Amino acid sequence: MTEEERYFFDVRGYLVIENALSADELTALNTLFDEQQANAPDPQAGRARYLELIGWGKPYRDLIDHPSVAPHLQEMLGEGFRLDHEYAEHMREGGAGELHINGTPYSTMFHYHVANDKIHCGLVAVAWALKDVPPGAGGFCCIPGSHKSSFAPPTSITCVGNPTPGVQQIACSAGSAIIFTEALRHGTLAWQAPAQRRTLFYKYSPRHASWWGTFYDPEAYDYTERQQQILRSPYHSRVWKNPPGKGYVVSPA
Ligand SMILES: O=C(O)CCC(=O)C(=O)O
Repeated sequence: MTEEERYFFDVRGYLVIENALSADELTALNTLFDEQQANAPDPQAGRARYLELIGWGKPYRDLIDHPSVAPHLQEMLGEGFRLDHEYAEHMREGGAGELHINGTPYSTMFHYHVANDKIHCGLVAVAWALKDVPPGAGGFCCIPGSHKSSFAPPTSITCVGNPTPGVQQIACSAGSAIIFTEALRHGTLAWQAPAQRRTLFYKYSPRHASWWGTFYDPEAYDYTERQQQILRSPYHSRVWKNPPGKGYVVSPA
């Protein structure tokens, strides 16, 4: 993470990384998404959620430790950060939104704070845009800086049916990644563009924490060693859990 990125992430609670995906990666991800969407129960739904993307193919597994975002995650979540869960959404014109909060005023799971010159986060999301998100189209929105707020917002602010000026839509182009702390007050604005929205959410935790509560099998696919590390269930720094059934071992480090 550059100094500039660190500054803006600290001030705003999110970062947009443009061109995080190459053109080939974007095409491969969209092609596989096309297939999944065509086989979904209602491909024309205003808003639909897809689970278990990891099984969709290697391009989806390659996002686990993608070089465009992995250094940022390491800095925000610390050594040994883990993938907590992933899912995707499509939205079509008219697809409804909602604004929710995770961390205000403070939650152990979604916290954000800085100590000793270091950022400490609970759950952090990477939202990969597979299609353009034009200004005014809707989709991801947030109240920049709210990850540091001390008071719960009034309901007049949390209603995205009628968003207050403090709620900002974050536009970005296909191939971008938005990294945000879940301590930020954020949500989804109703989709208002003729072309659909497609976003993949990969959410990461510090190594000791789990939000989703179910765990990956690091042996399920031909993962790299690095990916297997990121897929581990929560663990303490000196102990890690071997694949299921093999018990616990003390790390050599
Ligand atoms: O981009 C969006 O639709 C918001 C997603 C969201 O609220 C979340 O990931 O917690």
